[in-house]
Amino acid sequence: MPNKAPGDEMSKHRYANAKRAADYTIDQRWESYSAEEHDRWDRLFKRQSELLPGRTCDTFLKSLDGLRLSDGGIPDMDRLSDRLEKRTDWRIVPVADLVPDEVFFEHLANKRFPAAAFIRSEDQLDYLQEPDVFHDIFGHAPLLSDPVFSDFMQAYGRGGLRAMKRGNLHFLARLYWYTVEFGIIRTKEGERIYGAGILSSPTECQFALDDASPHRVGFDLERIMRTRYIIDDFQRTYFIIESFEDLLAACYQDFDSLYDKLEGMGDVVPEAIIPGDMVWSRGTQDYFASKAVGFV
Ligand code: HBI
Ligand code: FE
Repeated sequence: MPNKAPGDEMSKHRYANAKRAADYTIDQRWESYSAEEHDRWDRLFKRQSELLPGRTCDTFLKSLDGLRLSDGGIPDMDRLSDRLEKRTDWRIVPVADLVPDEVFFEHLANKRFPAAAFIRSEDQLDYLQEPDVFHDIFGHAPLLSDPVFSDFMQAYGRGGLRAMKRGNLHFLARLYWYTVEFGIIRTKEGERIYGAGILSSPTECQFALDDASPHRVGFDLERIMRTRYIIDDFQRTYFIIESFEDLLAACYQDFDSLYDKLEGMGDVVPEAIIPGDMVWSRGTQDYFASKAVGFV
């Protein structure tokens, strides 16, 4: 395979046999990344950061700068964490892959964000479904240095542990999906992206704000928790928050009674507009017309 860079075979599975601690963390072995892998980070970083002005919020842009994620190659998570810790007490801890839900929440509740240590291969530059180091660090680390978002993420971790015990995780997971991963925020200058899943994708960065297909609907916790989502395509509906303070404030309520209520309400499909929605723009859904439905 002439186009395969040396080391590519390794990139996804380089940590497959890594020694894993009880909390699923591994040794990032920063010195073991190849020059080609560091260069791949630099190219992903450059391409993505050039798209961001006018598309993401100032908080994200400032934090991205402040954390110096473009220092040269894939960040060393220990050194990055030292910078982040000074701001909001969070650390980024290396993991090999997706970790079990309970482990994930336990980390968040203790202000540790688990980040995949491998970088996507050259033929997955535009899209891969699972999180890699670029998605996890470029997408998630910046907002962790914002005090309000930091509190939200910690509250989410605590809430996750409780929701699991009740068997209601699917409701709470939708909140994460439609905010932390695919959220849009309204600012004085207009709608801006803050969701990591959008911010780490070159195509969705444009689609989420500019395309006529998706609906854009005001954030409503109950509505979001009823809404199913699609994991392998652009979102049919984006939810817009007014501020991170609002997002955090929505978490200060009794989730147990909310879950009880939701149990009796039925799910909403990803492309629906329902009574009570604060519709900022009703999408044409044209982009999705030819697609098979495969939501979870
Ligand atoms: N593990 N490493 C990692 N990253 C995630 O984003 C993640 C995970 N495990 C579980 C999980 N996310 C989700 O199930 C929760 O958001 C609901
Ligand atoms: Fe993510």
